[in-house]
Amino acid sequence: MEKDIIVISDLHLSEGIEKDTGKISRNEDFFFDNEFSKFIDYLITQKDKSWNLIINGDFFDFLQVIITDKNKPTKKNKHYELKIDDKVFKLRESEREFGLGTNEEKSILKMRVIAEGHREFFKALYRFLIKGNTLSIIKGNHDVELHWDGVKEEFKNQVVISSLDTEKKDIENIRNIKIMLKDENIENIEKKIIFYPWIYYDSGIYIEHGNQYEKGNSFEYFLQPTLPKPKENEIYLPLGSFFTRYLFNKIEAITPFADNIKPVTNYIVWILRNKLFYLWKIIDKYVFLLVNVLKKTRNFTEEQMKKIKDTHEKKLHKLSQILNLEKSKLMEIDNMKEIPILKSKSRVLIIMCKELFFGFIFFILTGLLFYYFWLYLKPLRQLLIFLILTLIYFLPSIINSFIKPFKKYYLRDKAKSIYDCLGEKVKYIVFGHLHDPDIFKISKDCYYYNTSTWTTVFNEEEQMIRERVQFPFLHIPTNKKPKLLCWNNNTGEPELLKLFEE
Ligand SMILES: [Mn+2]
Repeated sequence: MEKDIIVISDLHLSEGIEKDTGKISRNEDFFFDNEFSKFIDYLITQKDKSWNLIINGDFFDFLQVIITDKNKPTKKNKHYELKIDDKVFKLRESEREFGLGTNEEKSILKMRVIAEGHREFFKALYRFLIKGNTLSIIKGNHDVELHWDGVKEEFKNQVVISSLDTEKKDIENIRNIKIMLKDENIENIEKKIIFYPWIYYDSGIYIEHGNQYEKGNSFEYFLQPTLPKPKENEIYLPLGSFFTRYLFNKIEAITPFADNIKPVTNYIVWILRNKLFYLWKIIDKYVFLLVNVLKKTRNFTEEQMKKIKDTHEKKLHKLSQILNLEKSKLMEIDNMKEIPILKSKSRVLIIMCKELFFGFIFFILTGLLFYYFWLYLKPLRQLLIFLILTLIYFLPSIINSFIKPFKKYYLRDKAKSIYDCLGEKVKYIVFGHLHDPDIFKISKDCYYYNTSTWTTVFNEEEQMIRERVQFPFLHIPTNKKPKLLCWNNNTGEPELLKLFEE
């Protein structure tokens, strides 16, 4: 039976619920295990239907897994030790504060923590897969750790482990369980889970996450996203990831949905426009971020990057065969990516200081205004103070009119370029990453969709979380036009996603 496709994206599963206390991690953005579970059960119970669920990037948010209090690492001289599964992980002080590094071993550990914090979600996946449906997972910028084979393995194992109803899932048991299940379920399930390192392309349907088209979150070599030697065991993170690690994770209380600002490099401008009075609280953290990013940025030479480039190209070649897409076309799409900001120190400095500059200009201007009026216009002081306060109150909207708005629809333009490259055989182009749902007609018979996010949506204009959390998904039936729908958890039925005309 041919499968209907369901595309969802940007779930950002992180540490989730702590088993002992039932509390949710501070950095968690996904609170909807139950809703997802109900959605999956709806899919399973549809008669004569078989599904391919495609999770289009940022399924997991490895960057927001900190693992500190949960597993209580012990201090040993200059580092910390974290003992899990007979393995001892050595953590640097900074890893304890900002999150574990990105090597394979630590990424596996993070995968396990995510699964433990979202058991209901994983259980639902198991129910889905055991019915013969397929799960396709496309890599994004918050789960680029899916590059590691060990992480993919761990994900598969965690899905199987979740099927067990036993509460005692201590590590010793898990090993035995895996051995025990080996012949029965693991292999069946494993075949039903497919990982895509970049693009899904089949029968005129083109799907990718979209981070490659934003310079703050793009990877120069997405198919081999690692640092060059001698750090080839670690991920070469983009600038946006450092924003999450050093800034957003620290200030989620002030701007809980800071992760939604795209491009991330507009953060200070965004604060100026929307959260003016928090500016002073954020500037020192921003400077801290800038210093750390500069420390981490090295201008690698072409010689140093050669091996990574070669591996990337080899994988590109292989991918073109798997997707049945000409290599030249795949290379053309690869070349549409934005060059990552982190490629050069001077670029980081210019882009990030430009942001700081806006902040400082604001401070200096208000200071000067006060000073000037206070000194020279004595009789009118009270009136002037009133006027100045009024001015400050309206400043965000004044600044707003001067700073050009973010280019919200850049993914539409890229979708158009991809259509031009692939030609008329591509019918639907689907992205995520933006956290904003979108439908756009590219040509007579090609449409662009953005599947948005399942996390709470932060509405910039209204300055509040939209009252109702939306669970958007794209349904692509076989041989019928796709529909951008929304899971309604109250009625237990999908409904049309409400999108306004521009
Ligand atoms: Mn993303």
